[in-house]
Amino acid sequence: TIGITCYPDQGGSGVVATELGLHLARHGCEVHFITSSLPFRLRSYIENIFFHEVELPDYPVFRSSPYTLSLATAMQDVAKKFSLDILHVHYAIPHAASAFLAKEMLQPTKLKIITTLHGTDITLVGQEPSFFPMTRFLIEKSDAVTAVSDFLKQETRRVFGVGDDIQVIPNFVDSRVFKPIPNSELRLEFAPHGEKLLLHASNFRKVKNIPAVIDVFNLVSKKSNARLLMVGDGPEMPETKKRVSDLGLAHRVDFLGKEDHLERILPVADVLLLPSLHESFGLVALEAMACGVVPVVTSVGGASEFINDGHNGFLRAPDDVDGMAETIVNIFENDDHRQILSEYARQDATMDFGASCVMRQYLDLYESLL
Ligand code: GMT
Repeated sequence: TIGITCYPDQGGSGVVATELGLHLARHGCEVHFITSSLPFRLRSYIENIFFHEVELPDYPVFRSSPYTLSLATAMQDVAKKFSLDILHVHYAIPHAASAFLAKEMLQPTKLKIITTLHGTDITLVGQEPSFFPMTRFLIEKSDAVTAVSDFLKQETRRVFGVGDDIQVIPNFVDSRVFKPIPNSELRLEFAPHGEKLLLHASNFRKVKNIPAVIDVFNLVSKKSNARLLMVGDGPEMPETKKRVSDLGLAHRVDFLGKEDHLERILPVADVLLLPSLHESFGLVALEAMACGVVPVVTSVGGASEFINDGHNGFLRAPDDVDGMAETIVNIFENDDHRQILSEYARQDATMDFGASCVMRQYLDLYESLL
């Protein structure tokens, strides 16, 4: 019996946690999601899956409701009622703190806490002076810690000086869901005149380096008959729309907003562009590869652990706008080469990073802890 906590809204860590829960449930485990709202990929009834919403009481004394404490209470409640063996929290802050509190409240208990580090919980937020010692403490106090890439493990060791025994379990993709869609009708809607399609999908935060997406597309559009699809939403959106319009690109860019079913949109594209300032993994790039879309991704972070530059995609420095544009134009201009890259991309994404292969690693970890 496993409890899972994650951020339920769109974002790679929530996707990984939810897909993990779904796979475990299919495997016969009883899975309890303890989250502030229903995770977005969990919208229908599924056998063996239970959802416990964290109540967030509003009281005038609080500036904002203390989520960490309400979550800890919900965790200990669910752990007691359903005899959880494992509580697996995704994104260290504040989930690992709530889990620690819950476990303390339950003592003596057999409950094991696993913390999965995803990215900015280590590379940005966790390093804030007000969180730093707490993050280090929680890494040490978890019964097991996993990181989604070796890059993230090494960052954790470098910055916090702890985490030698962190286990790297990479992100994964379900190849039955994320797959190429030959002769897609949707593609014709976005590219009625045979245009090439460049796609960016993210939560539009600063770290995603959105200005580079627009600047790269600006250069690409001078050489290729191409359109840009922007999927997702977030704080950088107003600035992004302004840049698109200032550069006179509005007629070649589609803003599609948040998309719960990325597997419907990704396969229409020729190339995915993810030029983030850093990216501990870059799940959307793996999902794109499984759909046969060629990824052009930041070289800063963990993407080199699944993208082999020039073989199944491309890695470029986040400030190398010219390099990214040149790479994309080359792919657009040589369809035979794009096809070869696309086939390698699908093959490499779905073998070592296929859901069942990675799921085995989580199951082994659970078994070793129990
Ligand atoms: O850490 C974040 O910025 C949020 C998080 C998310 O929920 O999308 O993204 C991180 O976790 C993903 C899933 O493991 C990774 O694919 C992303 O690369 C990582 N984001 C960053 O490192 C910026």
